[in-house]
Amino acid sequence: MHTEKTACILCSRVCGLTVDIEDGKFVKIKGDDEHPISKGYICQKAARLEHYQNHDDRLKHPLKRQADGSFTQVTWDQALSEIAEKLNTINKESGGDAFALVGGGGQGNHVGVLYGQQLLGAMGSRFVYSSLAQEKTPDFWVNGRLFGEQTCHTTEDIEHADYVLFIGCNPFQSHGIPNARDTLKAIKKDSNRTMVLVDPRKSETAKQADIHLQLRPGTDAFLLSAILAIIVREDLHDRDFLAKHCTGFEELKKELLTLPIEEYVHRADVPLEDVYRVARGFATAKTACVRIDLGLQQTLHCTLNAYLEKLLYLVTGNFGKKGGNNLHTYLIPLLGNTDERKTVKGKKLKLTAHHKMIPIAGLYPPNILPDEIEHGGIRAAWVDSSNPLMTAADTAAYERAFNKLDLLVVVDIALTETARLAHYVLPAASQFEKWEASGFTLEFPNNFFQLRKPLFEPHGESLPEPEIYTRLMVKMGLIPDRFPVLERIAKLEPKATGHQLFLASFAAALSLKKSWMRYGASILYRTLGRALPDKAAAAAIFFPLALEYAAKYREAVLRAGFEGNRFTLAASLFRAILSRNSGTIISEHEFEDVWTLIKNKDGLIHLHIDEMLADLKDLRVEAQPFTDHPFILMAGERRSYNANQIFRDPDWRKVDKDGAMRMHPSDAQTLNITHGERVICKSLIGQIEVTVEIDDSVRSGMVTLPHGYGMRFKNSDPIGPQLNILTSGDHCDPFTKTPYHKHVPVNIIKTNTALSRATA
Ligand SMILES: Nc1nc2c(c(=O)[nH]1)N[C@H]1C(S)=C(S)[C@@H](COP(=O)(O)OP(=O)(O)OC[C@H]3O[C@@H](n4cnc5c(=O)[nH]c(N)nc54)[C@H](O)[C@@H]3O)O[C@H]1N2
Ligand SMILES: Nc1nc2c(c(=O)[nH]1)N[C@H]1C(S)=C(S)[C@@H](COP(=O)(O)OP(=O)(O)OC[C@H]3O[C@@H](n4cnc5c(=O)[nH]c(N)nc54)[C@H](O)[C@@H]3O)O[C@H]1N2
Ligand code: SF4
Ligand SMILES: [Mo]
Repeated sequence: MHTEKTACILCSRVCGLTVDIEDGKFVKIKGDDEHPISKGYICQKAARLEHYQNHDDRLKHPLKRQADGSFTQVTWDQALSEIAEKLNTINKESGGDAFALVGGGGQGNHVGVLYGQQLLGAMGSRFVYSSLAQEKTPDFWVNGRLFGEQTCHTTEDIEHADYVLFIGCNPFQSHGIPNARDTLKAIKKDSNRTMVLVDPRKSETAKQADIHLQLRPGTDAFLLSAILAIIVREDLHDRDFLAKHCTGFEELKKELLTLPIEEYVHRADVPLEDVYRVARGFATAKTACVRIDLGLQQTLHCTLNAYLEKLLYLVTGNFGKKGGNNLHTYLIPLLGNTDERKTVKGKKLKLTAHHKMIPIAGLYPPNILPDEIEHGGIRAAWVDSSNPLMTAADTAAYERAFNKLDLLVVVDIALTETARLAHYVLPAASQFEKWEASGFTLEFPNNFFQLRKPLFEPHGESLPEPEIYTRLMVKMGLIPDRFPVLERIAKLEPKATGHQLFLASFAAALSLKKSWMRYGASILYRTLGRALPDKAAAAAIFFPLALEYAAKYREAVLRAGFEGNRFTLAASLFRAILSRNSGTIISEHEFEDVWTLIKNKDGLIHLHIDEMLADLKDLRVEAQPFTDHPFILMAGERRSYNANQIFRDPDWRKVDKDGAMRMHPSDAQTLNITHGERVICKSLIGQIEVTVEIDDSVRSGMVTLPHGYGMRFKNSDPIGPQLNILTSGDHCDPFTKTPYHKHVPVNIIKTNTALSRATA
């Protein structure tokens, strides 16, 4: 038995772990006290990671689909040669616009993304369909307008805030904030601090909160604009902050001053006095911050919602300070900046052929992909670290569209529902079998990074993504297999120089052969990578990333204890990343740094966004949404035992094996439904059978189903709700095309009545 350091890969917190390993298995998993951020904290899900690492549906060999639909095992060489040839043919015939990259990194695996992106360059495509574009793109778009670039991502300093406003998130279950349960408990215990939750469900987080606004689903825009209106009417906005750091407040104020507060609060169906209490409490607190998530991002008005929640902390001056919301830096550049008003690097934005959809932060929304395949000329799709057949809206539409592709390749560790449709399935080594890291390091003022080393041998013939993509680039004829000169220089150069000689030679090689620029990741992997200790070739890419980070945020990197000039500072940061298994603090910023992270040329925050003010005005005349479906389904709740599609073996769950549908007792009584009964949940586009759990935490008229179920295991039928059979690609924000997964109109039908109707 031996003990190692690694991290949990089940949510964006990537908590540090100390694990005991024996015979290729985890035998004990606990929190890592030495992790710079999580400091020993974990939740109940991490202890179950053996069910991710070892299970019967792990892929062991490359597979090729045969004419009869079955798979045969093929060699890597055959799979990659055939795929390379097909990609090159499609590219020659139809150009880059016929190719889409789907997914790209889950919660804990972003090293592969740095290599997978090379396929875009190889194909001349810009279409990345990412799950982030079914949740966070409204947020990114608003950030672009407020702060100047869509890469200006915000974080919240909950641990130090006196007043915390949680909107549409359930950190007790979903985490997303540092050491969630401890952080929530600390606020609850401190009588000087206040926690407010805005959520239609009396969630686990609601039980920790001082005030719970249990609003009607989908009415956040009304509620948040009413809170803002109260703040400006009562003159509680921060005049000094607004004058010093913002433009455009006057137009906004004019609009807010005329809002019908009582009418909006009535629409949200929460007590008026509570709304006044929250508006006043938030605006007058010494420090306050806002944390939001899917409850606000996957419901009606989600782009406007993103604007309004940001205005709450901006108008009250809770930005750029301890206990407020802040911008942060990142080592792995996860987001691009694709502002639709500008050209990027001289290139116009690429619109999709059918929906004419713009990218946001460089990403396109999964909601439109089936249409783009059927009507927009996409012929080949490459899926990595994602299972869109289960996780994107409209499972049936995805199945239809994917079946029409000339080429579908899936890179995954398991035989997923999406993989079952693929022409080729490529087995990836698991996240504990390769050098891996998460780019979700979103901390401020002190940011961290953890590079995880492999703990096990890869299952069967599975390979790390850097190797898969590098071999593919070679097979496509884009780069040679070896780079003898660069390899030799990388090996000879002493480490202390900061790899200057290597970098100069690398740059010279790229300038001689410009087409190699797009494949820098693979070239580094095959050159500098081979010179790194512990077969850490995949980590070579972190040297240029460290170089860029250290150059951009030199002072903050020095404050974190690193030393050196431009090259040696980066080299010392790089070496720390390679050697500190528990992760390392990479930068210590000062709150003042936030102003330097703003990308608007005037350094100010631009509060006036035409589109958002127009949406705000439109609220006044918006009719109540009409539906002949009596229930609103929250399709995709985070619970104790779900974790996206990362676990496939149902045995990992200690409770809630069926993924039950929560329903209020009064609704169950009206429909004469009992606890544990099987019923039909039917939307406009599909229906599934579910088990009812009677539960008074939901509002009457609302039902909830969990995310992360519906997978097959060992050729079983789907286990638990396949909830995206119910969700339609059109039911989405008209501007960003993010789905309204938290607001799906449904009927609930007793199975026996459904049956008798069917027979009648
Ligand atoms: N256990 C677990 N944790 C996870 C995950 C997981 O699968 N399982 N997934 C991870 C991922 S990828 C993500 S993105 C996060 C998501 O994390 P969260 O967004 O926190 O989780 P959800 O349960 O999807 O939704 C949060 C809350 O939104 C509320 N809600 C529904 N409709 C509305 C509405 O109209 N208005 C408001 N204000 N609230 C509403 C719901 O009642 C719910 O309590 O979780 C991460 N963490
Ligand atoms: N109705 C509804 N739909 C939703 C949501 C909802 O709330 N409601 N939530 C949405 C949200 S917020 C998200 S983030 C998405 C998540 O949905 P997806 O983007 O599909 O991501 P995951 O569910 O995390 O799936 C991860 C896949 O990666 C594979 N994998 C694990 N490790 C590795 C690895 O090392 N390499 C490779 N190549 N593959 C690996 C897993 O086996 C799994 O198949 O779902 C979205 N879908
Ligand atoms: S699921 Fe998230 S919060 Fe829980 S241990 Fe894993 S990374 Fe930490
Ligand atoms: Mo997510």
